[in-house]
Amino acid sequence: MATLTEFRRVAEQVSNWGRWGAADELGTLNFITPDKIAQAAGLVRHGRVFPLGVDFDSSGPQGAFKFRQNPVHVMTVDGGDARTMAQYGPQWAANGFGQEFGGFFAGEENPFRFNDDMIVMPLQAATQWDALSHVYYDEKLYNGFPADSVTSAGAFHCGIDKVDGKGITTRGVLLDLVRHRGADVFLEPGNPITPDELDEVAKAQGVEIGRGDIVLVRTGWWSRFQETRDGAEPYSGLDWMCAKWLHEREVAAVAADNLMVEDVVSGVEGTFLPMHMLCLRDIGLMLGEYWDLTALAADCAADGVYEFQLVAPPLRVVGAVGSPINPIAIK
Ligand code: UVW
Repeated sequence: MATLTEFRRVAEQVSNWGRWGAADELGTLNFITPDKIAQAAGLVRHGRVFPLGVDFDSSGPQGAFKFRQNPVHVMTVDGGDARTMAQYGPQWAANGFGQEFGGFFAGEENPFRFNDDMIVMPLQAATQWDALSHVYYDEKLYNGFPADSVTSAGAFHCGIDKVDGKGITTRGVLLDLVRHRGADVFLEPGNPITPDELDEVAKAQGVEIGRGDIVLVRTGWWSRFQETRDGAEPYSGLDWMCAKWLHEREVAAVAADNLMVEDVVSGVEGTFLPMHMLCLRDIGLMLGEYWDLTALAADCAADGVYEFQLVAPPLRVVGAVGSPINPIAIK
């Protein structure tokens, strides 16, 4: 177990603060250049598409934690309303509501209808990007922005809306730890993934990780969750020192099929989420969580190709510290 002093030493080594200027809020997404995007598009050879987003519904992995709930999906207009409106709507027409929806209230003579709905959920409820403002320490966000620039009105710095202009699209590379370890379904807790193991997996798969890539790490946790529906089940994730590995390779972002990307047990005494702190706050490298890599991994194992075009744009939620997404891998 490392000390906080050791952690701070690594934090200094991996810091990208100032690298792209004092005003930068993109972090390692700066590694994704137009050339990189064009090269990534060249990885599409067969037209096979893999949506990596999970279901956004009430049976998701959240709810296991008091501060996060599963998505609540509510219909605000539906077919039943149409019948009721046809019957009672004319009584409301007098207050103006009926004029806007005259056709809707018109009943049998107008067969056209519509349905509307809304969703209430933490932005971290399912497949997501963590924005650079998601975590901090010593009262500073990425690039030295003050932590109190994240207010109840949202993140004035390093919000997810700040990265929307990047797309986000680049070369994706899958590292399949489940296959590498010969695990049954997922990586049982107690055996964090080390930087050396990431190198071993890349070598065994015949793939190199380079500048501007987004690395997808398969731990099997999502497959396991399909069986157990236990959102709090512990697992092995990336050891915090993998942040240094990602930094050295100038990776643009990292994502995994579990709750936190990193291991559930902190490798730094008296702290939690040390890899989050290094990645988001010091390196400026976004984390993706709850990405379903199952079908993509099966395809990669079948054809031996572990690289693809990845398209993973966040929603432009202004000031948000994260965003739901449905990333797509294309081979
Ligand atoms: C926390 O657990 C606080 O964050 P994340 O959802 O990024 O793992």
